[in-house]
Amino acid sequence: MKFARYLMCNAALANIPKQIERFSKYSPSPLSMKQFLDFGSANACEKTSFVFLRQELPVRLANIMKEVDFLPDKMLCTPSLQLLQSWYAQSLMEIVEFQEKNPDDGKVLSNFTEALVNIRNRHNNVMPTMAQGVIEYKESFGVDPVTNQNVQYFLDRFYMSRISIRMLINQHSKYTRTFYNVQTILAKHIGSIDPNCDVVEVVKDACESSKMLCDQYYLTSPEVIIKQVNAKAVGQPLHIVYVPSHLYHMLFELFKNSMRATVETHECSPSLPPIEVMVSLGDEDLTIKMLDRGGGVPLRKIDRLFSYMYSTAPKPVIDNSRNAPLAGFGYGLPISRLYAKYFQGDLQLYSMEGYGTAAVIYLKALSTESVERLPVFNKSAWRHYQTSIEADDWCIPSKDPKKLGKYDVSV
Ligand code: P4A
Repeated sequence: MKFARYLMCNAALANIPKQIERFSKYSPSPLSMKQFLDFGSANACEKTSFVFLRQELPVRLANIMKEVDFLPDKMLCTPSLQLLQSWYAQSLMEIVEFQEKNPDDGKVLSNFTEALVNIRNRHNNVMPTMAQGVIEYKESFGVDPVTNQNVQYFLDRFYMSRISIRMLINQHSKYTRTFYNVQTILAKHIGSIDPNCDVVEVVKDACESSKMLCDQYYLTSPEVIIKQVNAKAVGQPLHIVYVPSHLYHMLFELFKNSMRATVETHECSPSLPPIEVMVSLGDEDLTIKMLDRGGGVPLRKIDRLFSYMYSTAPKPVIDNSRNAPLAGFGYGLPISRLYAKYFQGDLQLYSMEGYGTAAVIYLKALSTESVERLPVFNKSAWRHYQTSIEADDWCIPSKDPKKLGKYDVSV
């Protein structure tokens, strides 16, 4: 009996590379907000969703697993990356199990949903585990601009894939009747999507939470002024089809940064300059601008705020220094930008050193334009991982002043 299980286990293990090859040959199929809503509407069924996901989830998993394989060996060998790969392989195989199953069998459907919830839990700690891998690499080999760029390229794609996979699982797992499900029905949400997301309400929520943290640690917090313009329907609230939790995540991060910068640069002044938030809705974009007078960041350092490699701290900063909780959790900005990009938006920082920072979130105003932005493993992604260190095609500014006007005979 034990031996039989050992054989089966080995057979499954041997099968993993084959399944990765099989499913990575397909490109992921991006869904639009409208398709997400249709999947979740009353007349859509669990069966359709099941048939789609048992193909699409392995495709997305296999595509990103191929990219993990192209990481430098020095990083792949770390225990963190080994553990991470085992999670992905296990999850892939668990979904592959359902390829031949009958979609008309209710038991199959409920087993599938259960498997997805299980997979979602297995992958809960992907971010700290990956961060640990980056730390181990950094400690052994240091950071150079080329490695930083490669890690940035990979992790943007890796985390975008993860966001999309979790989105698919969340949308499907609403077919199980849980307390959460009852709540979302009451709130007229479709899974994690709010077809009528009141953007200003989410701004206010994120502002309140950040203000609480700020008050707790600095015993003060700046005032926040929120303004809105609806160019489509003057005076009407700003509604879009969106995932409120994603929007909240981005805004909370930006508020924390702005509040921290504001309080720390105005420590000695009697009052704090307010943070101004402007929300506008046009034909194409819903734009949110957050402007603070927190002293700003020089242009040279802006990229670092979005860098996974530079912002991975050796240890999670849970110390008792009073600004720790507002310090951001390392990956706050890069992940926020991925959330914005996931449905074809963006997040940009415009900073004026000596004055303050404007952070701008761009979202698509129309649900037909909000389509998933997904990485695909193809030739050009492959080429990214092959590029060796080439000489830069821009001059390096010389530190020594050139001797102009006189000929140097010695040269
Ligand atoms: N000035 N401006 C910002 C920061 C400073 C800033 C800052 C010192 C830097 C790092 C950080 C938090 C704040 C801002 C708004 C932003 C981003 C940066 O959205 O005022 O934690 C990582």
